[in-house]
Amino acid sequence: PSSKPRILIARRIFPEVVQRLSQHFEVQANDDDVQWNAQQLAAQLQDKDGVLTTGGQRIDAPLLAACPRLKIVANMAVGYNNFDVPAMTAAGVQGTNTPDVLTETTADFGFALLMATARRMTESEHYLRAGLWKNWSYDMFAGSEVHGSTLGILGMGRIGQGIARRGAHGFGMRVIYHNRSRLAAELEAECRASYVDKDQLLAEADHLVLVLPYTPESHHAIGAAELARMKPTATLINIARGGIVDDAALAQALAERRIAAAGLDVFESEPAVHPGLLQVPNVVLTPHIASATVPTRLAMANLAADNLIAFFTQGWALTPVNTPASTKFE
Ligand code: 8YV
Repeated sequence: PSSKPRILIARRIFPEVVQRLSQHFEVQANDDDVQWNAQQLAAQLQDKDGVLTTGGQRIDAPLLAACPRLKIVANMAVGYNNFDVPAMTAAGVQGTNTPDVLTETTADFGFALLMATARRMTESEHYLRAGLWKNWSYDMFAGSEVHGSTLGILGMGRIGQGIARRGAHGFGMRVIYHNRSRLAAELEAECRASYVDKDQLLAEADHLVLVLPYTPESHHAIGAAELARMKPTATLINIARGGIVDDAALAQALAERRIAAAGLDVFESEPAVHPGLLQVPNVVLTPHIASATVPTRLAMANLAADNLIAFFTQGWALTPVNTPASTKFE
């Protein structure tokens, strides 16, 4: 029997990354896109030292208790709301994520979704494909202005800053943001962004982009009360996590035109989408693809793999999200 650490790759990923990991570890790879449920994952993880997984897979105390050998969970995602971090730390399990490598790609997508939403690109394409385009009319798919408008950003981490730069430098937008903490003055200047409280952000944004982590505090950060504070002409963009927005309240606000439109890449119960969102025309919907370019997804997979390799060969992870007092190395 091999003395190499045993690794589970819980989702289908790039064959070249599976190959790389196989040079260091005894690898078992799920070749399927269907996510295992908790029981299936626990069964597969019984005899494993580490796992490479994705943002949807819950890592919690019952799972950790069932998998005593497990020492590291490498998430192929920057968001790690799927981790119960205190439970992992208490169990001596290292968690890692994939920051930085997806920042600019995700900011690009946030901007694409903002523009598609403001300019009604998918709604108008459906109209064209349905053969309904017969005439020009002055108000046909008239949308809202992007350049020169006020861009609001809720959550001003790396991706939020990327969106601010694109808006300020590329589109001459006035950028306002709200965040748990204010940015350093140099960063604010570089992003040409002004700090405001949440109420002012809601009231003044023409386009409000959500880029904050999903935590118990950010659950339904945008619900009926917040939507009511927004301009009736405003658009709302969510590239962060479902659960930050109350999808039922948003569907109702869109149906009643209390805000103009929304662009959503993430959903409360994805891959299921709230039926009210599927019924309204003034929403652009994409299936959680903001980080999905081939180079970025490859960089994410390689960074998750590098975390596993560094952890087992050098004893420390590259991009840890917790600091267990002791790991389970003998
Ligand atoms: C992932 C993401 O594609 O990085 C994140 O936080 O949401 C996406 O980039 C998804 O979570 C799968 O891991």
